[in-house]
Amino acid sequence: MNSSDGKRWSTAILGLGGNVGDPAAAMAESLGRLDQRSDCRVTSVSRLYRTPPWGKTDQADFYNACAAVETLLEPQELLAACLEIERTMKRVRVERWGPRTIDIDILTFADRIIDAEHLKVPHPRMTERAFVLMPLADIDPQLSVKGRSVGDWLDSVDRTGIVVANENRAWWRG
Ligand code: PH2
Ligand code: MG
Ligand code: MG
Repeated sequence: MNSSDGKRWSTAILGLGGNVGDPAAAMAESLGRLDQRSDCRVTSVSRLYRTPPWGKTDQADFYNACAAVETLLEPQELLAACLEIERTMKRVRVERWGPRTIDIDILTFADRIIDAEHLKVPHPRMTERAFVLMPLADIDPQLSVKGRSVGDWLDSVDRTGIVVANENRAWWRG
């Protein structure tokens, strides 16, 4: 369906994570804020996972999830919307891969390939990370990313320590 000004709905998939404060609440609020926008609708959300920290390991476990969002926004506009939500959630980001209250990444945007300074789609490291691939497989294990399905990528990564924290996929709804 098209809106009256000719824009088209595209499906983007977001990765959400956090390990400071109440990450599940921050992720739920972020998804609620996106869904409230007239130009975005959250159509599918994964289960909620608790995941060991990746990259910098001497920090608290993360909570991670993925969400499919239909949007009229362009990728850069969706990124701006996500960053604005991160800011309003008072994200703390001291160091790369370090602790944060909420991180919202665009993993895929329709079948687009984007290589801009602040936005690389598909997300360059998503196919190496079980904390992304496990929730993504809840949404669409057949989704093709960089020439392989999400399910295939998932078979090639280490899932050690990842547990389902909430199996009710409505966990984000208030
Ligand atoms: N995000 C990072 C770095 N490390 N580890 C886990 N388990 N989950 C994350 O979301 C995560 C991470 C940088 O964005
Ligand atoms: Mg990230
Ligand atoms: Mg990010």
